[in-house]
Amino acid sequence: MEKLIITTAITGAELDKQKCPVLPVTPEEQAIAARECVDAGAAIIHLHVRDDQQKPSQELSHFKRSVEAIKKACPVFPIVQFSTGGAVGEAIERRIAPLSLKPAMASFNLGTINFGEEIFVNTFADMRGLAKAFKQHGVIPEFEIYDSGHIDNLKKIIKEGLVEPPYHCQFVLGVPGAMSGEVSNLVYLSEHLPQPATWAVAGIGRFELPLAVHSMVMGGHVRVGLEDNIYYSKGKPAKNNAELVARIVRIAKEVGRDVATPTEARKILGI
Ligand code: KMH
Ligand code: ZN
Repeated sequence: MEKLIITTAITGAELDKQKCPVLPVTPEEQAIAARECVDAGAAIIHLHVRDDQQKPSQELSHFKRSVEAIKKACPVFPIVQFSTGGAVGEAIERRIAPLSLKPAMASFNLGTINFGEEIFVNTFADMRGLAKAFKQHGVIPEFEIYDSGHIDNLKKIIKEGLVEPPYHCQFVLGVPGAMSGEVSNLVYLSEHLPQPATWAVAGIGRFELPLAVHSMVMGGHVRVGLEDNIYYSKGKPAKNNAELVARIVRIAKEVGRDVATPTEARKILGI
């Protein structure tokens, strides 16, 4: 089996310090979190950034300052994967704009879903605009799949010639309003991807750990982090992002799955 790529989603767009006091939101806090996660075994940092009021932002200057801080803090530079999902309701033009900074990788959301009480909009026109910008700036997409129909959406844009193989896919399971985090859903999705593909799973909330464990023995990759889940176990908040990463590394060792360094992850992903 290829080595396990661990992504950590350190910040997200939905939480704040009130809900999660240890959430890294400033560039300095994000740099410390990134360093701790890389030291613990993460190869990819999924990055959302905040403005000076700690509100979600898609401003280029805010991405730049966080990336600079992470670069300074990490002797081994991880793959920094920008979010083009942003916060629910953000205009698609603002979500696309950070691709012009040419990150190695960025998220590519494959469809509209109910997102809790809100609607996370990703129309085909949005996806076509995104695909064009990914190509223009030479950024590798990670396709975010929240529901089974999103695989059909991916196949549609492949047919339209908008995206190229290999397809790096992230199953985000357990968002209230989309596909839940049952293991049978993971099995179904992993068997229906267009090929060639690599895949990972990000389980939301209580689904994070069981899905991560199943993924690592099925040959998939894993995402953990406070964006997806703020608990270490039921009722016990995680100390930080690195604590969630370190547990995945320990389990991977126990089941005989070696963990990829950032350099090894770049090779696997063709970066
Ligand atoms: N904040 C969510 C609405 C992504 O990063 O691409 C979308 C999200 C996905 O977090
Ligand atoms: Zn995200």
